[in-house]
Amino acid sequence: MIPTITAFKQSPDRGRGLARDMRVRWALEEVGQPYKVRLVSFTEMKEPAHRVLHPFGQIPTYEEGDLALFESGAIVFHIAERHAGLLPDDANARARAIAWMFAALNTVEPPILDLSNAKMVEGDKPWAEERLPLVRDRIRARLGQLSACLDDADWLDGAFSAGDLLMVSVLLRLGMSGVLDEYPNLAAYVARGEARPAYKRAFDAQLAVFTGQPQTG
Ligand SMILES: N[C@@H](CCC(=O)N[C@@H](CS)C(=O)NCC(=O)O)C(=O)O
Repeated sequence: MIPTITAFKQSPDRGRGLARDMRVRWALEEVGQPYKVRLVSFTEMKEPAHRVLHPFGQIPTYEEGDLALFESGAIVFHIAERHAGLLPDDANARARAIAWMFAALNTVEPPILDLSNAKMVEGDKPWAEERLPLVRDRIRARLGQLSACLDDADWLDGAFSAGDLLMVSVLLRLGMSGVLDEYPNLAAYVARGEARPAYKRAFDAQLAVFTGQPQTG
């Protein structure tokens, strides 16, 4: 059965990989699962038809037969559980890869999102400039720990896994902030993720929504 995911009809970054359907597209591409995409506008996301799929009125969602899922992490986990290639077979290695999925979303992503909010949502507040260094330092604290943990390995725990897929996706949100470049091994880690053919196919498919080029998904 071909799953259907939802993605932005209009995206703040115009399809340059930051919207969270990208993680789901990437996971689907890694496991070779074709998928369909339904684009939704900001208005449509808040309407009852979409709220049935996503209680918070956001993207991405995932529909497959009578299963409907929301939350990019849960969707990537579902894909990883049902297909080979994103979680190791060994039970302990699998549990550790899942721990990295949670770490990406629960420990590393929050301070990174704080920086986006500090710039985009709170940028005009009188205290915004004063707060930014604190927000950046909280990111640095996490990146320093992650950098030490990765050391000179290619991936976080053995072979590439859903944990790396989510961690790279989260780190990419640092975008032009320059913070990632302070940690050369993490910058190289992200570049390795972006160089994966499945990442490129997913990126091209998301971008195609805005450039009108044919999608690969
Ligand atoms: N924790 C959720 C976050 C979902 C989320 O924030 N989606 C954004 C797009 S990346 C969205 O729909 N924003 C529009 C809105 O919240 O109204 C996930 O990982 O799926």
